[in-house]
Amino acid sequence: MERVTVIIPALNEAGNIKRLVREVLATVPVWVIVVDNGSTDATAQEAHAAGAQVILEPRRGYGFACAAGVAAAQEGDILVFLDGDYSFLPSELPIILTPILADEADLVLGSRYRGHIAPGAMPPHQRFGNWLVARLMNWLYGLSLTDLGPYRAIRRSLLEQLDMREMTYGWPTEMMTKAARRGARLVEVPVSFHPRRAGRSKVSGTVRGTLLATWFILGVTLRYAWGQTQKQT
Ligand SMILES: Nc1nc2c(ncn2[C@@H]2O[C@H](COP(=O)(O)OP(=O)(O)OP(=O)(O)O)[C@@H](O)[C@H]2O)c(=O)[nH]1
Ligand SMILES: [Mg+2]
Repeated sequence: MERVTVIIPALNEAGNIKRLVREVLATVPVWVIVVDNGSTDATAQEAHAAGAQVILEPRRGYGFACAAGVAAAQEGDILVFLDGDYSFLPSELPIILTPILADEADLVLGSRYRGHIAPGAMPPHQRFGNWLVARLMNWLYGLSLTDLGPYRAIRRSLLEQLDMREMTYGWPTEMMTKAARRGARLVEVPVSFHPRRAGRSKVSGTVRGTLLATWFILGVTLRYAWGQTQKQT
């Protein structure tokens, strides 16, 4: 039986994390790690109270938080990444896990475009940007994806070969491009996407977050297409 660890990067998600962790634990038998990325609210306490292992990563950045979760997840053969703002549903974990448990995928990506985007969940610029980068990635890497799916599952053995370096916004795209370059099986499944339940928007809802994310995501998508991958992986 393969062991599954769910990694939740969280920055000031006290209003969401308890319910999220509880629902994950009630859905499937998994280990849950919440990486507190220097929150100033009660994220760590709430996550602990809900039954998660809590680790602290003081270096700010989505990629740093995810990498710290991976380092702590020694028991996991399969690692799931789930946002801490309750925009993805724990009840859809089985959808994310099925292809990888059936050995039909090495990296499963939850696509919001194949699934459902609730009103107000994704501003138009993010909707267009994600779609565009997915198309670019398809063209550069010979894939057929529709989204950049942060809700995802990957085999630890594959992730360990990827030599991840993007420690901020580029982490999800680096994982996809490097996995594709290695000939891994990338499979999309439909998931639903909802407005964050509580707390403040940090990326898509701010101009700074949107610009930085666009810069890093596009940069990574192009950079790993030309040459660098052979040296780095
Ligand atoms: N933005 C951001 N998110 C982080 C960081 N570290 C951990 N996270 C968590 O990563 C997940 C995704 O970030 P979000 O802020 O939801 O990013 P988003 O979904 O693009 O945008 P919004 O939901 O509109 O803020 C959330 O659970 C955050 O709490 C960080 O340094 N920056
Ligand atoms: Mg969010």
